[in-house]
Order: sequence, then C-alpha cells, then structure tokens
Amino acid sequence: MSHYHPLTEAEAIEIARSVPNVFEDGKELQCREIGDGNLNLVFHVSQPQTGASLILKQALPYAKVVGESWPLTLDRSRIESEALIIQAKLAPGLVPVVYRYDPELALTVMEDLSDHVIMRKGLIEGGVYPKFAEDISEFLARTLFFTSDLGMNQQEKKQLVKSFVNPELCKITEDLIFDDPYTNSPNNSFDEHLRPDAEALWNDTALHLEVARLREKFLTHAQALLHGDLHTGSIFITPESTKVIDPEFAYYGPMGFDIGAVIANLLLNYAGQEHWSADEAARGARRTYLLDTVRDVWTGFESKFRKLWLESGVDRMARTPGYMDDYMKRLLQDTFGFAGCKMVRRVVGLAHVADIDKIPDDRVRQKAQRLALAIGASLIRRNRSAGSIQDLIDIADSAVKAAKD
Ligand code: SR1
Ligand code: MG
Repeated sequence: MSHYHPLTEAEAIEIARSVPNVFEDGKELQCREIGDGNLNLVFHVSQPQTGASLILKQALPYAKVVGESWPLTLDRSRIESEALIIQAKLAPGLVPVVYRYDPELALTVMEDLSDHVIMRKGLIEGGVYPKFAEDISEFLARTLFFTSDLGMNQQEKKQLVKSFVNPELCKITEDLIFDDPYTNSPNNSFDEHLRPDAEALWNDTALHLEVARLREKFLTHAQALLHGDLHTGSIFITPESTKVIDPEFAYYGPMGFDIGAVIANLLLNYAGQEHWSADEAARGARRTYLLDTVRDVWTGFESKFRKLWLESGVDRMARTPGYMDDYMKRLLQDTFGFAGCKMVRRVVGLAHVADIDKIPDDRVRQKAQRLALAIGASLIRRNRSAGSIQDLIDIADSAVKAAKD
C-alpha cells in the first residue's frame, strides 16, 4: 500500500538527513516550507553550523492554486525528476542536481539553489543578467535538438515520447492557455476594469482561428521533449549562473512552446515596466535591455541549433538543401504564436504573474495589462507571417508607442 502523505517539516528533516555526503552527523538541521508556486510543497532543509542545504520537492495530489477540488496526478513528480536527469545530461550545469527520487512520496530531493533568485523576482527588482541569453539559448538548443528526430535515434525517441505522456498537466495547458482566455470560462480571473478587453478576446473569431491552429500543434506535434512551463518563475538566476527548474509539465510537444514561454515572460516584465521603472528614461532603458535579451535568446538559440544540426544531425533527409531554413522559419513562427498565447493567459486567465499583478495602482496596472494583451494578441495574429525576430521587437515597440498616443 502506498505510504503517500504530505510531509511535515520534521519528516522532511529526517529524509534529508538520510541523503549521503551532505550533512554532518550530530549537528542540527532546520526546515522551512518555502513553496510559493501553484502546485507543490517545497522544503528547504539546512544545517546552520556547516552551511549545507537541500531542497525536497513534493507533489500534492491536487493543484495548490485552486485546492483539493482540482485533483492532480502524482506521476508529475516522476516526470519532473526524469526530465531533470535528461536535461542535466544534455545541458550540464543548467539544471539542479537530483539526489533522490521517491515515487511513493512523489518526492524529489535536489540541489539547493538559494544563492540564486527566482528570475521573475530578479527582473521585477531591476536585475541585469548578462549570461542569461547565452545560458538559456544553450539549454533550449541542446535539450530540444537532442530529444528530437533531428538529434537522436528515432526509435529511442518514440520510447521517450511514451514515458513522457503527461495528460493531466497537458490538459491544464490546453485549457488555461489555449481555451479559457477565449471564452467566458469560470477558470478565468481578471480585474473588472478588463471586462471589455476579455469580452473582445471571447468574440474575436479571427484570433480564435490562430489559437486553434496553435492548440492543434500543442496537442499533436511531438517534436521534442519540452520543459513545458518555462516561464521566469521556473528559472533561478544570478548574473553568473542560470538554472532551469520545475519541469513537471514536460512532454513531447512543439519546440516553439518552450522558446515562446521564455520570450513571453520577458515581454510580460516589459509591459510591467509601466510601474517597475522609476521614470520615462529608466523605462526606456529597461525596455531596451529586455528587448535586447529577447533578441539574444532567439539568435543564440538559432545559431546553436543550426550548429548542432550540422555537426550532430542523425537524419539523412534533414540534410536536404532548404529544409533547415524552412524548419527554422517555422520554429520562429511557432515561437511568436506560443509567446502570444502565453502573454494573453497571464492577464485574463487563471494564473497571473507578479510582474503585472503586483502593480499597486489600478490605473498603471490597467495600462500594463492592456499593453501585455496588445502585444500578445499581435503575436498570435501575426505568427504565420513572422519572418525575423525583428518583427517581434517591432510589435513590442509599436505597442508601447500606441499606448502613449
Ligand atoms: C493550475 S496550475 C497554473 C499554472 O501554474 C503553472 O506554473 C503552469 O503555468 C500552469 O498553467
Ligand atoms: Mg512550476
């Protein structure tokens, strides 16, 4: 019989103590539950006398953000630990080290990254991360390429597709990102001043057609093993280091979904600068930094992915002249579309982001929300005609200019 139960802090200490070569015997351990995400318990166990520490992450059998009325599989804990192990092999140093996975307790014991900050918080506080674009483009290029039919044995890939079928977590995305924001769903949540904007989204059938196409890709296009929830709350950062965490939404899907997630969250912070920058000059400079980062993420990803293709490609037909250029163009277009969907859902859907929600002044928050919606909707509308990352920068720039007029 399963001995699953949500751990107490005392039990977390006991488990942490049993991990070899971390803590010194006979010295006190302390524990705090620090989970501030939507789904899990996270225990930080430390030994003040030695400075050693660990993280224990335990899946709850329901979505914490909603409560016990929304049951959720514990298998996501297996998916997360297996994804972290694959990502560590493909992108060394860019994910936390996993020390132990306990399937019965749905528990992953991993490296403590408390010397880093959650990137969303860091960006809100004005942090500058010169290594981020290089690191995240490396993570994206290597994890996506080497789990795709371009970079791995295609029979072994099918086995991986099978073990990463993640129906419940995918359904969250299918509903919250690709359905609810476009209808009057009880899952939606938005400030009342945004009702006209939400209703416009519910009635925009041309937009729905684009979202339906992107939703179809998310449902059917098993292109690579995705992280599946790569927002800035899933990234720990310092100016020198980047660590991607929380791949419990991992599954085989379209690559542009991960790339779009990173870009969408940089752009949500860009919209939030209505409040987080002290004045117009600082706002302009900060937005330039964020757009430069967006550009560097895409161009870094593209050049690394193309290099991997040329040096490590396994598919003879993929060397057909013209195919790589066509593939990269489609990836860029998917990135636009998925980034747009991810922006819209964070304003009118169920789970929002602090970059915008924590803006205290109603009028300023409303401006940031409308800016995020305008950029998001444009990216969705224009996804299939996107030709370069400059098109995306232009969309973000013009939305800011239009908001000033
Ligand atoms: C019910 S879970 C809500 C959101 O939190 C996660 O981080 C995912 O983004 C999900 O959509
Ligand atoms: Mg998460």
